[in-house]
Amino acid sequence: MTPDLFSDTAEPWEEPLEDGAVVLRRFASSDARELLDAIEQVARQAPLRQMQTPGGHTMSAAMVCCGSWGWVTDRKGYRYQTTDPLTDRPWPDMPAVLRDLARAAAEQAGYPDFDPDACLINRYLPGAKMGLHQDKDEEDFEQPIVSVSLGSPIVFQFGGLRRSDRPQKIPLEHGDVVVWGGPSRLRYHGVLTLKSVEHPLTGACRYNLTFRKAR
Ligand code: MD6
Ligand code: FE
Repeated sequence: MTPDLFSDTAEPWEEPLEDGAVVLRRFASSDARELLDAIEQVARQAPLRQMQTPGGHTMSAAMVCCGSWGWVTDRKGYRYQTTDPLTDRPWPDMPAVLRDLARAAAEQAGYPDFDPDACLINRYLPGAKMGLHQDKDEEDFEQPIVSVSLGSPIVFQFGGLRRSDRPQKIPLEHGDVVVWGGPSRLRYHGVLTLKSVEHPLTGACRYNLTFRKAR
């Protein structure tokens, strides 16, 4: 077959990052439409919203969760809870297509026992970003995190175990999945400001899904 530069039919490939962390390039490409449909289904049950940080800032990415646990932030702090603070109702169920993708990616990366109970959906519009942070509100740091990028490209920052460690810059594209655990589990990371670049499936918008085992 002739390679087609304009369609996303390339076979996935792996790029090791640091110990315990890998980028699975295009791992989610073939499921992207179903994943985006599932995101839409979740967002119909519980809206994407911009949360407040404990310091009183409004996050630039809009978020919603699905699964038995959801990550939230407000003036009281960062935490996981079983209910949506907007409604006090349980978070929407995690659609099977999301869970299956996360488990397959974790297995491919060497974490065969991953069973996520939380999926955080982030929506970035042009101008949105996420500063360097650690994911450390989960109970068991032996469990990895699986992070799926859909839509517009962005630059991911992947740092060290101290905030002051200079991060690498890793361009992430539609369908890329970062899996991260073991000695890398508590590395600082973030994304640079989203530029206005259209993707055929999302327009000028990027979705990031991070799957975690919260409890
Ligand atoms: C993002 N990602 O890619 C933000 N966290 O939009 C994260 O915060 C993240 O990609 C833990 C592990 C992988 C990630
Ligand atoms: Fe994170």
